[in-house]
Amino acid sequence: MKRLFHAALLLSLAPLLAVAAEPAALTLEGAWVRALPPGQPNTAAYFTATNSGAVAVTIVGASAAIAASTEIHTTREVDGLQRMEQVAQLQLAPGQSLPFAPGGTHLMLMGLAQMPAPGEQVQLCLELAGGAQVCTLAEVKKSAGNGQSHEHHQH
Ligand SMILES: [Cu+2]
Repeated sequence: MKRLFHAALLLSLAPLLAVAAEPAALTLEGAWVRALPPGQPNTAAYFTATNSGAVAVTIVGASAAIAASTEIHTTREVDGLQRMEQVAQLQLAPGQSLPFAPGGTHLMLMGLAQMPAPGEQVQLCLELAGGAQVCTLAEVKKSAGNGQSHEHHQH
């Protein structure tokens, strides 16, 4: 009786193991990090994450080479104020694209040794459920515009 129970348990776990063995099919595009005035301890990173695979992908964490810690944040309006909240994990269905954008979901880079300067590149990595990591190089910019060589002065 007990042996039968174990066999049934193993069978039910098999599909889960097969899913975990699929290579991660998450792609990160258009990554950029906002350059804030030097001395600011934190900044944010943005990109579009797309699950191009056939199974759901769960993002469970993030890291950036320049930050002591990196959190996934979402922005929510509470009593007319924009508040950032940490998100433990995000799931993307097959084919789903999720924008990390100003005013919405973003990566929060905290405890910077030094604020990166416009034109520099910063490595960002997302950790996925199952242990895989997906990394991209993000361009440091002052704003979302493509002001790579021309900086727009903000008045
Ligand atoms: Cu944030």
